[in-house]
Amino acid sequence: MIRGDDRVAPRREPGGAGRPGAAAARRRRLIVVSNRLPGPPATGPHLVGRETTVGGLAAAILGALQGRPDSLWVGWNGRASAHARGASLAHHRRQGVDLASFPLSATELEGYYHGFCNQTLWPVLHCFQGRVRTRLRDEATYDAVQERFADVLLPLLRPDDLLWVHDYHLIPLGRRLRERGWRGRTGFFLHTPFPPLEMWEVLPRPRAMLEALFEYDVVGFHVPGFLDNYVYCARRLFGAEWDGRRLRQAGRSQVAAVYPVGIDPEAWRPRREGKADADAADDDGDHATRVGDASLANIRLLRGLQDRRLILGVDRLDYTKGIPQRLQAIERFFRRRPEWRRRAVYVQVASPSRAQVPEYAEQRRRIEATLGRVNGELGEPDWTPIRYLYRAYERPLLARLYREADVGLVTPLRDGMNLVAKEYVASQDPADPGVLILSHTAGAAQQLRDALLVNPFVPADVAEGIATALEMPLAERQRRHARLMRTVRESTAEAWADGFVADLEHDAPLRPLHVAEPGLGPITPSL
Ligand code: ADQ
Repeated sequence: MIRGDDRVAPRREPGGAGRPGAAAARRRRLIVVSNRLPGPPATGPHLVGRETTVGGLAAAILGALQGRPDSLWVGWNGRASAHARGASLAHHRRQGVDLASFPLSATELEGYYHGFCNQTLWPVLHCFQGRVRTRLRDEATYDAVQERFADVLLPLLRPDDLLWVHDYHLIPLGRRLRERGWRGRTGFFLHTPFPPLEMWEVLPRPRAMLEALFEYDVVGFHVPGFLDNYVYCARRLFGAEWDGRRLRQAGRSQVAAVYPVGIDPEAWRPRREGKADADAADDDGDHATRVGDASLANIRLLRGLQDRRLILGVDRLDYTKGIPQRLQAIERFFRRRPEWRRRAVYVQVASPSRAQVPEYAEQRRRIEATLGRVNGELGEPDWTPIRYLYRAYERPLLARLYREADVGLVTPLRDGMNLVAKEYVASQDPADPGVLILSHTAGAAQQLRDALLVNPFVPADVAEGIATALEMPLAERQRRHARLMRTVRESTAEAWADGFVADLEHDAPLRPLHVAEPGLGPITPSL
């Protein structure tokens, strides 16, 4: 069943009406490949509701593929299996999209996902040099898993398919496919930041990894700063030439461009005007909405018995999201502005993420210790300054939470885009909107210029932002919100996907007829 909030408008055809070859474009298939597929309906103690929106990647891509005939999304099924090698592909449909998935072995999972992806690539891409752990054995497993993805994909691909590879887990996949004869149009989108050269060179084989990225016909980034970093690396590491649109080197050329990811604003739009009647039942009356309504009383309880102002943070529990630093800012705010004690409360919703990786377990302990201390030192019998919910919520309830919040506090230390910021804006009542506080270090800050932009590393700056937001006059809140909303409406998930696919189909350079030279091949660690 398609839920009310999952319905989307009919999509524009890639390439748009009136383009030459638009009819032919309709017949091409789009094959998306990413590390993970969107999971099954949520169950378990940390998940509330039938289905969650966790992971900006899943939310944006499902939206992009819905309704596209013959679409196919291929990825790991999220499970470790003792018989991963011999396992056949499992096919199922979700929200109108065909999904094909396969398991990985426990060893592959450890070296590829927990190891090289999450402990090497992720901190490098987000410029957390001190958190980088590099084990060559993990890198070898990362390379071997690229071969597994190639094994799975090759039998599925037809020569005129458009292949769209997602994110840092699969950077070398395009090169592996080329080595095995695939010549179809292939694009890559990076959902994380692309770091400066000095940081990229922390990788064990920075040049080989960059050459693997250059193998794609189109490579996309969220914002211009990341594209600049990539182009600079390509010029410095292998002498590529750049004309503002294409990178060229040794007869090869690639479109490198910016495609800012967005959301489907309709899915987050408030159903009723005015905060006062937000607890009235929605009229579409489906199960998902009733789950939200039943819990709305709890949202009200979060404020406490009086009508306190609500400051909200919603994040995956990840060190890049800057939750401990944000809690310091909250503490500072309540210490320096005691008139707001009892009159405001901060709610942190953190969805469980990568809990097997030691850095993430440590991050959780640090957050819980900090908020315990702050609540112990500042709390009163009738007021708890910080409320903490360690779980994932389904979208209707999350939208209600956003809408109830007077302040959306989105302060990642570094982020590719950050969809929470856009979801918060889209969920507001335009007549009485809350205020978005946003890190200038998030990709989203390059688009959402009318947020209150703060430095997430400086608690005093964030605390100042909170006070400004809580005291902001209605007219200024409305003016800022209207401008933010215009950006959110112009830069949707649909526009992102259509823009990328159109470039892949119509603007990507045609590949030379020879098969690519083999790359350096995987490292075989001997020590
Ligand atoms: P993420 O790091 O996952 O995505 P983000 O863009 O903020 O970060 O997306 C998070 C998504 O998870 C949002 O859609 C949000 O609604 C959802 N979410 C978070 N906490 C939740 C909770 N407790 N319950 C339910 N849902 C929750 C990566 C990159 C980002 C980039 C996206 C898309 O790291 O920089 O914006 O991909 O490209």
